[in-house]
Amino acid sequence: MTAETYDAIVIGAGFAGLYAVHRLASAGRSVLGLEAAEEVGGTWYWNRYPGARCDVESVDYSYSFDDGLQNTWTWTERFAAQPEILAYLEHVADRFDLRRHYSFCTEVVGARFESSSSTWLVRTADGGQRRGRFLLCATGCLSAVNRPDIAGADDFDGEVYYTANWPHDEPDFRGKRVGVIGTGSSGIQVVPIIAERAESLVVFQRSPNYSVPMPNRPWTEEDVRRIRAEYPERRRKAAYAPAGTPHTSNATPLAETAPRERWDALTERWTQGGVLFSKTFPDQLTDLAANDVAREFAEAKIRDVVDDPRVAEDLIPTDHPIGTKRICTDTGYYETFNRPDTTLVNLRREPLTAITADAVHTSAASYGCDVLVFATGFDAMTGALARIDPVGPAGDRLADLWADGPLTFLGLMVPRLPNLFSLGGPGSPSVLANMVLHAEVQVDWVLDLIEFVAARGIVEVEPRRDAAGEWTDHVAAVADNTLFPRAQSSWYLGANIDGKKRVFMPYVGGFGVYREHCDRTAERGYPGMVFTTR
Ligand code: N01
Repeated sequence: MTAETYDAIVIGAGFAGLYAVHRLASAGRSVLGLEAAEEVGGTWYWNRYPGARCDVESVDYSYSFDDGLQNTWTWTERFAAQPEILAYLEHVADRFDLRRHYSFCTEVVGARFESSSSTWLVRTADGGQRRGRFLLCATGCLSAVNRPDIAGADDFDGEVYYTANWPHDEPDFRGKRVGVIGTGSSGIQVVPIIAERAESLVVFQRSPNYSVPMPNRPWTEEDVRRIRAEYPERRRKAAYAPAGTPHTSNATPLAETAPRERWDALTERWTQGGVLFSKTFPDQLTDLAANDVAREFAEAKIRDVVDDPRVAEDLIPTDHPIGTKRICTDTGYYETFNRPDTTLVNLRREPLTAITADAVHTSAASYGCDVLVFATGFDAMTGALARIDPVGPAGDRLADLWADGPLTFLGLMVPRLPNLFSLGGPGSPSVLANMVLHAEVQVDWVLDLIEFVAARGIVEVEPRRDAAGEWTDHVAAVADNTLFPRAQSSWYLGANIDGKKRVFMPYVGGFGVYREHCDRTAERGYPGMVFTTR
């Protein structure tokens, strides 16, 4: 079967995929988008559990590329909830007429590069094949659902839900005994809402996480006017900022700040909410003594809120400096454990042994459940691409190329896989930055490279092994200079997936610094690349 050859195939219709399709189509390139879901949205299509909300302010967690879009879309809340973010992405798809480029309900299951035509042949679950010169994998950092292999889980007779693949019809928890497994960002967001709706709730916690209250509120008309007026400045500040938002750390390290002022600064950030707390002081994620001060501040907050001291201690992490695992953002999480109908089970004290038809069993007790909610996360950063497992022209599989951990150039390209781009992939700031501006930066860079090679009759482009090695070493070295690798159970390291190589995956050097690396590479004519012409 001969498939039509597109200039580019884009996998995914989330923030990165939609923008990639828009840029390619606007540049006059033929582009095909492939999306497993029936609609646009990516992460925000699948993760529709109650309480799902973004911890980056709505006005920053939105595209910056089009003033018309920016100035006509009105966010209703400081931190947008999943339905509003999904509605925004649907609006973007409408406004730029992007759906016509997509084939929905089309899951990519494989891709192979053919040297004879210098194209990617992409296989889909429906048995189809599509061909494209460039393959842009906007497959998401947090999209490959982790379904832990727990003994007896298949025997459970009740309802089973995954936060990462939540049904469109909202489950009815009334009168039911619900068990939630997992206490990462998703578990922490869904728990307070299920507690309100269910007859009773048991939260099965293997690792506690730090969580900062989300000080959400509706934007007023005055806020909207102010934000519109300030938008250019806001975006200018975000463009090369450490996290791709206008916010930065305080200038003075904690070590040089007087004790009274430290507490004031931490209080101020705590009140601002969200992930900003980790960035109060510039040394908070590099100096353990500084981190300890912030950690003790957060732990005191947990002890203040939770009535039962034993439960409070169980909710306090003991295995990582604060901020070295993704800090969570919640609405009433700790307060939920003061409810008489909510129980915390510390799986470190009483390990989960099995699931049976109507209960979850630990080494100490059995907990009857009518419903189980798995908030057990993702095979993050590499999982979605690994499940496609692209194969290069010499037969190299991604699985083998990354057997010792992801090897990338700028977190975007992989040696021996020409013309393939991994958007938001390992080796880029991705999950540590504002993913929307991150997507714009990477897609713009890819588009520039595509134009560069097209203008020179180049048909294949891939990074040299040594150039990718240098970038990957840099990613590791930067992480090693921080406290991040101390969080040994983190998904940043792949530690949540059995058998996954433990390598610190995101680039912690900062969004702005990363962007400078990308800029410089383009300005210098892409040193480190191998170009092939016909
Ligand atoms: O996933 P997670 P998530 N038995 O991996 C537990 C983003 N996000 O979906 O830590 C028992 O963090 C696991 O325990 P442990 C954000 O970047 C953002 O919550 O492996 N428990 C952990 O507690 C976030 O970091 C937002 O010991 C098991 C939990 O399941 C990322 O997505 C909202 C288990 C998984 O936590 C992922 O968050 C939501 C087992 N066999 C998500 N297996 C916001 O913007 C796993 N667990 C606010």
